[in-house]
Amino acid sequence: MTTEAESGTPGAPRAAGPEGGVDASRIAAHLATFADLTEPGPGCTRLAFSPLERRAHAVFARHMADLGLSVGTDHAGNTVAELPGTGEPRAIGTGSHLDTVPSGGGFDGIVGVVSAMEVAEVMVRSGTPHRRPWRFVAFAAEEGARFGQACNGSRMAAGLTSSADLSGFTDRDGVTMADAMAGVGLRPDLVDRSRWRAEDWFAFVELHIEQGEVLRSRGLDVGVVDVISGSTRLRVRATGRATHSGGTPMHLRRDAMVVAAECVVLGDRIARDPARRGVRVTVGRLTVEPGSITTIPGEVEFFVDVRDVDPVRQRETARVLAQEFAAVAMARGVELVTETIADTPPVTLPDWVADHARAASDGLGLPYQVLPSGASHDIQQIGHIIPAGLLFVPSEAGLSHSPDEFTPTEQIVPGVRVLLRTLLRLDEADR
Ligand code: HGY
Ligand code: MN
Ligand code: MN
Repeated sequence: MTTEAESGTPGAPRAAGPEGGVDASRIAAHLATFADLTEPGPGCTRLAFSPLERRAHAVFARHMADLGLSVGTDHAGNTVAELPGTGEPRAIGTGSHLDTVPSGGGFDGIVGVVSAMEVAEVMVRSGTPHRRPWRFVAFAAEEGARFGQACNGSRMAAGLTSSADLSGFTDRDGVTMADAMAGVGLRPDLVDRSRWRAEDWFAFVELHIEQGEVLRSRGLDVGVVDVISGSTRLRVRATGRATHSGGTPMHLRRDAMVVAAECVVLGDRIARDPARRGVRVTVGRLTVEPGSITTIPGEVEFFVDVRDVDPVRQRETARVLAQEFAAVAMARGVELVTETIADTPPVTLPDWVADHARAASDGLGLPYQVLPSGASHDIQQIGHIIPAGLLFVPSEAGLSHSPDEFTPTEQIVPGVRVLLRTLLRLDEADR
């Protein structure tokens, strides 16, 4: 668990090395390029397994190919570029995702891919020797906003989601994940062939925006994550009776909307219970049928996101919510069905990888904070097969999944330098 705020030794000797080549203007240019690849509307909308996500992967692939790296996209849609080493077989890697939530920001995931692009460029330009193959990855479909499950490309790489699962996920238009993948030229039927082999890898480190305000509030540019929250996602359907809002007296109603509203408030109240400190419950999407001003809602569907760093409390809270929702519905003569559509446990990251990140920060004289991640990440899935690390850079006002998501480039550069130094340490290390 997160120790007390721990920071490196400010003022430690600033070691010379290729990290000095990290270039803020290149980082800013890449971020601007990706920001242009969006649906119309506020913020950035580039959904999982959409043509726009594939165009963003093509930009990433082209940049890496222009640097002279070998580049390929697997059947799951993950794009991997490789800089060959001098002979040590097991690779190290870095990367993140390029898809966004609807009306999201231009930094969530994208900063991690841009950092990978910049690290690759610095390594190529500097000609820094390295033993291991270095792999730079844009994972597909990390956001759970479209299909409910998050981290889809990295789950397929880790063998946690297989081809047979892909027709079981649908978006709000009823499009299955398998059909969406086929629609952008991927092969959902072959994703099981795209599984990564643990023996091919030594370690993988992701850089991501914090999506919270711990670093910002402490004026720090670097975070080293020790625990990543898990998430349990519920789809809840309340079925009452749609009928006239004027002709139906209150005591004869079976109002699905009132049940849903009570459930939303109940979920918030349960999460605020001091005995459950640490769990977060959110209802971010709700649809009402028939959606007419003068008709009592007959059908309401809503989605619940339960997050926690404690797996027992996370699952127990989801179970209690389902139980309490059923009681609310029964009291109003409304049917209610709760379905678990996704469930990812929290992950504690291996200390030895974090130690390299902390030593890298120290070596560069950059203070850091050890902290948990409230959000989930691709590294959480990849960490099932490869020793993993996660670095944070600050989020302005802690905002994310919003058009107001922002991190100034000058606060991204230090994290990229620590990422590069961490990878150089892992290249040399045997543990
Ligand atoms: O939702 C999350 O935690 C992440 O941003 N996909
Ligand atoms: Mn993300
Ligand atoms: Mn996200």
